Amino acid sequence: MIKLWGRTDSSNVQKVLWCLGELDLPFERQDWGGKFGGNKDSDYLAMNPNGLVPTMKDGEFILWESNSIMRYLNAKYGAGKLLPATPEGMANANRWMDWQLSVLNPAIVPLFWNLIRTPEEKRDSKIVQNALDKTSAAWQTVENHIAQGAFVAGENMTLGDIPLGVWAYRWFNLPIERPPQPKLENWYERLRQRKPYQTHIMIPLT
Ligand SMILES: N[C@@H](CCC(=O)N[C@@H](CS)C(=O)NCC(=O)O)C(=O)O
Repeated sequence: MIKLWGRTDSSNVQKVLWCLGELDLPFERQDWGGKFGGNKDSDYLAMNPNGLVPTMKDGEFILWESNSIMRYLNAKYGAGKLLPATPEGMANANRWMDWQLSVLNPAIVPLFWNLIRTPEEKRDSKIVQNALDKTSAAWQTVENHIAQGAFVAGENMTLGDIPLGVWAYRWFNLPIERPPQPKLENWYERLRQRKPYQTHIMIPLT
């Protein structure tokens, strides 16, 4: 049985939960990190020296880094169904996973933290505006790209959609004014039709 450590409101845990759902894999999960703590315990640090969530254990194999966990699950149990088979298709999907870490995350995380995890009187409007501008620009890259297919790497949903889709839910539910990005909205609507997205991602923002 696959074991997962991580709280359900963590974006990185959500990626893995959504992936497990798409692959229809059974798993056991323990609330970990955030208000549940445990992530700085020595036993946990021996599994994941970063002291972060998620961590996955499959038999004796322990893995951290949400994107790597998804790639592992897809390769081992999904017969690669969540990545295109061609090197080009696979690279296209992988590119968006990397882009989420390097471009989207640094832009949107300060926005999310200020608006959702910071009491109103302590919010920094300059940080919010700056993050909003950067995040709108980042989503515009997806808006411009997505016209080429229904999902980010073509006609089928892939791992490339998962890291972006986790944050799209946050983006479309933050109390902000968003620029019109109709192709992005259509893609988001397609994700909203998927059962694992409804179960693991479409939950209250905390
Ligand atoms: N690059 C790592 C980042 C993991 C990460 O930053 N996890 C956050 C939650 S999203 C965390 O563990 N924060 C501390 C906590 O929850 O106590 C991954 O993708 O798995």
